Amino acid sequence: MWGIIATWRMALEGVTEAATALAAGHPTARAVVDAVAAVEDFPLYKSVGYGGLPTENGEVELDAAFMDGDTLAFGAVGNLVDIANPVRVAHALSRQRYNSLLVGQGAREWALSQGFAEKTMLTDRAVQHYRKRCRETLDKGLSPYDGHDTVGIIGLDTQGSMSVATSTSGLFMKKRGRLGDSPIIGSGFYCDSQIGAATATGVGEDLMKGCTSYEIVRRMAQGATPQQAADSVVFELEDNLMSRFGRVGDLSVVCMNNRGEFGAATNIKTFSFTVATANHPLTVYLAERRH
Ligand code: SD4
Repeated sequence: MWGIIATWRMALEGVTEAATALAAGHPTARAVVDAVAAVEDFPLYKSVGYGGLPTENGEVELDAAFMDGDTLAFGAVGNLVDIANPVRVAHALSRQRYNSLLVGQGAREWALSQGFAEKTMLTDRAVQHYRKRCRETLDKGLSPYDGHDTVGIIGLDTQGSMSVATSTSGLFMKKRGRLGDSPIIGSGFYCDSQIGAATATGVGEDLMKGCTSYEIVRRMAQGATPQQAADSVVFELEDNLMSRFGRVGDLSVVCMNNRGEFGAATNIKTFSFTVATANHPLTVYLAERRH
């Protein structure tokens, strides 16, 4: 069996290549990291990598992570500035015994010391969005915190190994130094080849309150199908936050178990995800709210 599942339609090109690699027996880590890097490289996706939207200070601070489901090793970067592929830095960090999660200047220095390429990640298009949003925020009192989608991709290879990777520019107009769930193990991603993996997208401040990805994997370990685990975690978290605060942010997840069965859940109207397995053709679905 092999399989791959990703948040959002934007992962389609990368997932298409990764699915071919996995079907040919290639290892999951390479397939997943390359698929996320393809999204990072595409300048028109304004919430991931090159072309990502900036902080309120006008800088692009990127977060990314990688986790190996065989060893539970993970690597992650937060607030990384002007390095071409944050997910590749995260993958490299996952091979370190210590210093698995690096942020800000320290992450940048480590990436440069390892030979990762510098690249200006702020595009003219992102600057235009930023200026427009600054004006709108002043004129119309709009919330600045919208325009955010994280790519999260889970892979299962024919050897039974699983991995997961994420990459995001986080919330548009976030504070300098703000981290969401995407580089945080257990919240934005979790992977255990003996069970399965999950990854999340949405408002990190809320996803982190539920340790969302770990909780989905834990429920799969207890016998839930991926769909049951995804639905129950998203909607229990939503109910919990609604009852305490009367509001909740966007919460969307995808997950897969080590048999290639998958699930997705969302509390927004429609959430696209991309999936392919040995038993299932490459498809982009629109998941709907089911609560
Ligand atoms: C964050 N979870 O930084 C990310 C953003 C995201 O869909 O996924 N948006 O909070």
